[in-house]
Amino acid sequence: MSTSNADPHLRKIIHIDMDAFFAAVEQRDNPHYQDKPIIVGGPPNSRGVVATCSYQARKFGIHSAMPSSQAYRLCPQAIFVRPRFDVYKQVSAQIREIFAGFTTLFEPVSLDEAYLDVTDVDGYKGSATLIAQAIKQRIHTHTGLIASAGVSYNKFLAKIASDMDKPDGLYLISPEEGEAFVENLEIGKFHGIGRATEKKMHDLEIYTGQDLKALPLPVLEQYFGKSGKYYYHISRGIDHRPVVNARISKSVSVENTFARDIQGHEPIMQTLTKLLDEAWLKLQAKGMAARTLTLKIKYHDFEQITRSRTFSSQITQLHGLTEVMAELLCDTRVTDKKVRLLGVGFSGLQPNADVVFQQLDLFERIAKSSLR
Ligand code: TTP
Ligand code: MG
Repeated sequence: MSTSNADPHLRKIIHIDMDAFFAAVEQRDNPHYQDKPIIVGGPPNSRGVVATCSYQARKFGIHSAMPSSQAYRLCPQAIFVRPRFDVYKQVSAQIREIFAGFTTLFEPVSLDEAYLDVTDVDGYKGSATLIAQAIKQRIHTHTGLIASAGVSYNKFLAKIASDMDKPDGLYLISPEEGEAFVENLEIGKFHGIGRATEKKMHDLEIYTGQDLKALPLPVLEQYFGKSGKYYYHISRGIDHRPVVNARISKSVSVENTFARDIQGHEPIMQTLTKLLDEAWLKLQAKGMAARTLTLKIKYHDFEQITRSRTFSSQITQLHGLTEVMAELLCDTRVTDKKVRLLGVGFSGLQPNADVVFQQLDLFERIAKSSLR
């Protein structure tokens, strides 16, 4: 995208996504793996699942989250490799450093993926495509790995664009093309529309962006609740979500102000457990992990206190945090003072490699239940 004659409100967004990330790292580090079908994940004789596989393995129909046993049946000559998360984390840190060399406005969404807002980046003849090319080049020089890039004027389209031309892709969806592009897109390809929603949309005879666009906002809201508005906008190629710098957004929190003040250990713990769940989900959705857990209390007289616990390493599981919360609560006055607001927060955030661990765990559970 060039800035000349462009609408001053138009942004330039790049989405970067590494190709076959874990598998590409394994191929880079082991010469015997090059050009071969490589599967990273659990071994085939277990109930493990495929985390990812090389493009050579994809030809056999293998994909992420497939049971390893099924992958083995599809391609017995494939090489199964156990994941090395520490190495993936290191590479992830390297590519983030590279992004930071272009702009402070970048938002990692997982180990191998990030959005960059390059609207204000100087040079490169004002072209986001040239910036994307330079990022790909620098990633290759520094890590020996290949990334695909999508360039557009918002996050939704940039994400779709990065998938269009994989592997080693660089794809632009210009402001002139955006709306028509979404019209022709199959609903299943919309990022943020999972299997269940896709099915629901098919039941409503919505198959493409055009079908989605034909529905008035109140109808979408009736069928899809809060997401209705999001669908209404993206079907028109509109997405105002900002790129949020993770280094700026250093915490995640949720809080609840009560219609009526509450008091006593038990009702307060009940609420805190719920808030803890919500905050945890938010943290996971960001692909971040925290080191500090904070409890916030506002008493009926508006006195506000916080109590925190900082751990020596990243908090990797929700399990056990309720107990920590109960301990933090001991050092408050909830038994003799009414409470009007409770909050739970996570801070000391860092990108989380363990999200992937948990994903794997989740996939193992899915794979297990589908084997039953
Ligand atoms: P993706 O970017 O979705 O996949 P990919 O990089 O392997 O392949 P490509 O982008 O070229 O299509 O995910 C990044 C990494 O996250 C992937 O290498 C392994 C891990 N992952 C899982 O562990 N389980 C999953 O289900 C998915 C989708 C990814
Ligand atoms: Mg990827």
